Amino acid sequence: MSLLDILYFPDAQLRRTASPVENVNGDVVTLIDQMLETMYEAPGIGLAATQVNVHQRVVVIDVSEENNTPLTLINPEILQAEGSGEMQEGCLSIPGVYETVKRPAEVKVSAIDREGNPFELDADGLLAVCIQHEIDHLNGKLFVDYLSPLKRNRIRKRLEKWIRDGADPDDLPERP
Ligand code: GNR
Ligand code: NI
Repeated sequence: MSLLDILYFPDAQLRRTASPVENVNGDVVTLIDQMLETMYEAPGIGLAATQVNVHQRVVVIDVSEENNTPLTLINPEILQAEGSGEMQEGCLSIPGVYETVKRPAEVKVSAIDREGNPFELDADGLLAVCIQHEIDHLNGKLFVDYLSPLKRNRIRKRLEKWIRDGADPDDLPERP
């Protein structure tokens, strides 16, 4: 097992569109295991392959309190989205930043699991938000894109300084 390095906003690699996984082979399973380990260590409730500079459509999530319910989504697609809700979001690629984002409240998703089997999932609450946040990553989108350009630029400048100063996740950027 080993940890993967997480890219930080405004890294241009975070803007890439990930490619569909053609075959859930051993390399993909190894990637999933390393992503889960990296997510739990961070700690976070989700991680998209894009964030670890792998541009394939792979997502891991665990929204359980006990961190014992890992969920893998390969080639996830939103089939239906309903309602609307606001939630304070954070992102491992935008450390120390928490802002409210409005999104559909419920989603029906199709995906492939780590055994290569297709499945569907109905999600609401935090899981629905997390799935949408992770699929956004696979499409090169970040939650700060839902904020005003002024806010996003302030966050970008703050993160650029934090990265220049060594990008220590234990020493998060100062709030404005
Ligand atoms: O750990 C995370 N928490 C979180 C909180 C609210 C909405 C979305 C998230 S996902 C985030 C981990 C991450 O950056 N995933 O891409
Ligand atoms: Ni994120």
